[in-house]
Amino acid sequence: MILLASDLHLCPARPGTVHLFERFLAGPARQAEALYLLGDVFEYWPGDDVLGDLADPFNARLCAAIQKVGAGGTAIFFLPGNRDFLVGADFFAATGARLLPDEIVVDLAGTKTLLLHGDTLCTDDADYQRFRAMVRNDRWRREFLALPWPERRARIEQLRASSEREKQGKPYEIMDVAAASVLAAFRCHEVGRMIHGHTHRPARHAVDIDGRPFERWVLPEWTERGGYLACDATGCRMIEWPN
Ligand SMILES: [Mn+2]
Repeated sequence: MILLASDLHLCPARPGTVHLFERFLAGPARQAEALYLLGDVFEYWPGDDVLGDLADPFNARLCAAIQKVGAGGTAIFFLPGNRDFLVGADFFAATGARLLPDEIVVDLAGTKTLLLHGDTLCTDDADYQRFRAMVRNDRWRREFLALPWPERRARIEQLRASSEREKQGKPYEIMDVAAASVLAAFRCHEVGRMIHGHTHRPARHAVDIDGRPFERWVLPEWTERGGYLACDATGCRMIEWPN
């Protein structure tokens, strides 16, 4: 079985969700052939030095828990989201996870499947796409990571606060994926299935495009409960966690 999850938004302030994830790692994830984490696993990741002395043991503990699952034989893949895209070499060394690019087509138990976080499909949200282009730039990344830790933390807090403010004034539809972008992605990658998170609107959308059937799975956000997708040769199923 191949498992996929995203949008856990783990942080020390959400011990319940952290506990759910740890139970998931110790349970279903260990039985799986592969685990795909499709972004926003962490609420924020201001640089890999959160694994070092600057951090509380929170991040290191979670990375060790992920590493243990990989050491047990489950292949772990990590596709960064808009909250945790600053994961770097130390993170991958600590977890043993393999970095995936923003968009990747994989053979998921026999079906060509496009995996992505989902934010790149939200193209009606021009403000967000401008912001994304800014922070996903190599120079921005280098300069940001060179800042002292407290300043990085403060900037992330500012960015989160302004994004929360902006979201409140935005219509619900604008923050969802744009139909035209979904269509373009299906056509461009010539896949029958797409899996993403980000919007926190879990669903299976079945659509016909150019007379052919397609399915798009949206992964749930984890709060007091979680959920993941389990796929094998017979297809995918959404599973609530704990189940
Ligand atoms: Mn996201």
